Amino acid sequence: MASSSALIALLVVLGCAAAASATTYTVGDTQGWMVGPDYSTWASGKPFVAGDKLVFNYASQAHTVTEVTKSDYDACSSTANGESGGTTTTTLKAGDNYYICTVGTHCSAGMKLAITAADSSSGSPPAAGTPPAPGAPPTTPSSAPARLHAVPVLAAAAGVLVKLALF
Ligand SMILES: [Cu+2]
Repeated sequence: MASSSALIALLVVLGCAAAASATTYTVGDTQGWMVGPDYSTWASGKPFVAGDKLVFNYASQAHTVTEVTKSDYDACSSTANGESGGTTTTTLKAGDNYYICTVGTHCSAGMKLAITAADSSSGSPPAAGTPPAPGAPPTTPSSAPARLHAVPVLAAAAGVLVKLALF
């Protein structure tokens, strides 16, 4: 009983977390990933959460989507190979996420995106140790055995009363 209700509670929590997660953002909206838009303006005010997805749309082979460190982001310098297939989808991790285009001088011309994503687990209800619902009977270890012993005693007393009434 206790283990199955705990499992149900866990499934409810997981279901709520799944329903609340994974917003997909198209970087630069209709302009996509190119030289021109100000991506810090695009990102500002958006409630990014870890697990959200970014879709970069761009001219295939003309740009890259390269995830980099903060220092590489600041310097517009990376030896990492990014994706250049035309559409790149990435998943945000909690904390800072940095992306640049490594083609030519595109990064220093503005093809750089920094996003800070909130931890998706913050704000979720606790899975264990939840206080009992209002109106639920107290289940302290001392009272539970006492009530279990009281049942046969009451039944025996009722039986005695029934016998007394019959005579
Ligand atoms: Cu580029």
